[in-house]
Amino acid sequence: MTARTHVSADAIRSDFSAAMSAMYRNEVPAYGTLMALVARVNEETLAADPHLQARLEATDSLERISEERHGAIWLGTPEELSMMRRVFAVMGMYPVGYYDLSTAGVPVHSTAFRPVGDAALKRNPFRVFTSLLRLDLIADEALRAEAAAVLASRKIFTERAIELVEKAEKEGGLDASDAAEFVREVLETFRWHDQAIVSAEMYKRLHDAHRLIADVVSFKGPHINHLTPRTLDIDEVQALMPEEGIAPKAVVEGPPTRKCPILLRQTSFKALEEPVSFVGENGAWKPGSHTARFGEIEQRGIALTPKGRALYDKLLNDTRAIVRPAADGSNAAEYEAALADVFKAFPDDWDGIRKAGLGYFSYSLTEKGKRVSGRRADLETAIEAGLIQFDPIVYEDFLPVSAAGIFQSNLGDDATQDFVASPNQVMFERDLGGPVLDEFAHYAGIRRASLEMCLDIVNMAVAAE
Ligand code: OOG
Ligand code: NI
Repeated sequence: MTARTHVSADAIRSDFSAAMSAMYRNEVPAYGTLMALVARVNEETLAADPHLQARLEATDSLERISEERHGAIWLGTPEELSMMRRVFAVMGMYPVGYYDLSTAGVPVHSTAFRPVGDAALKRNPFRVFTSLLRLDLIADEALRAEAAAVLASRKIFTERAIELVEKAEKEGGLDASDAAEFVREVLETFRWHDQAIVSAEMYKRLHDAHRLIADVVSFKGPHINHLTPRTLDIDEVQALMPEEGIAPKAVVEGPPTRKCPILLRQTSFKALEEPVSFVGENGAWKPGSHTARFGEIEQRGIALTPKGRALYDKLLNDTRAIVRPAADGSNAAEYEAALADVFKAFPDDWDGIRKAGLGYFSYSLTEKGKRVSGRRADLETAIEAGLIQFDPIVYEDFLPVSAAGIFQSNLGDDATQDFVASPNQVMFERDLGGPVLDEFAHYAGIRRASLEMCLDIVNMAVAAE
């Protein structure tokens, strides 16, 4: 039971994401520039499209349109991951999906902590893509042991943050003053530290094993490595970034530009090389640099069914068999042309996507449907008769190939290493301290619940697939 004086988890998440945004803009000025560009393009897109404006007013919180949708962190140990689960739970964020990135040459596996219900997503959709380093994928045994020892010695949460998590768990929530303190304390975990906890020599060895391993092991905590606002026109922002003095990655990840957007498109500016210092001799610091942090943008479309997702994966693979996007952007136009061409095989109208069983839709009674009673029909007949309407369900999760593309372009071309694909969801969930929610089951559940609201008309036996 949540006591009267408790503030909602959604409110804590909103405050947290605003605090994180302010901290990151302050730490990474280029990110502030990207945010301003996104806000401008969103305004222009809305001004040019009154229909879009009206739709967003009806379905979304328009005034928050340009705010952050997600961020990402890399963790080092099972203990850090399980504590992070408890921290995010206080903000109404739960682990959804298992992502194995070893397939893409990145030695981590991940989940996305996010709000789950429609109301919570609307109130504030902030998600954190959270990856756990897989030391088991480091070949060099001595290095693995050293890295493990460094990680075991660090504490990424403040004492007070842990106390407040325990209090929230015990009392079912936090009051306003505890919630404000919780946000301040938890923010510390994501802060940048320009003083490493290892020597330059150890950093280099970790870096040689994988740049990401160096990032995770060498610092006091899991600095937020990017934040991502939503854009209404990703191609436009990508095109305008250079004018603002920021260097975009070579291509937009995910599906091509379409009339009916599917899944998730994302792009970023390249990670910045930043000055840091390493532990030196006799208490001195040794100057150096580290590259990890960037800014990203995203545009979301409909969630796909397993069948739709399989088609998406196949078409993406087919495209990449024709041309693989080079990190320097030299074949970007060629890649985009191939992508658009190959994706012609994916229907680009909502009813086509629906009828082919490729996407998840939510159903509702039309005004006419609300007026009739006692009429039973199958779903398709009811739609044709104008009694029931359908809307795409937005994809709220991530794409491993896109994530790997973002990782790789940011870590530099030379970071592409081969690891044998070795998904280990069982190990991940054990380290997390609980199961991750299955994203497909979740979208199917939203669809089913929407149909249940239409029971007056729809014959459920026919509607259930
Ligand atoms: C990338 C994680 C995935 C995305 O947008 O796909 C992600 C990372 O941790 O850098 O944030
Ligand atoms: Ni991202």
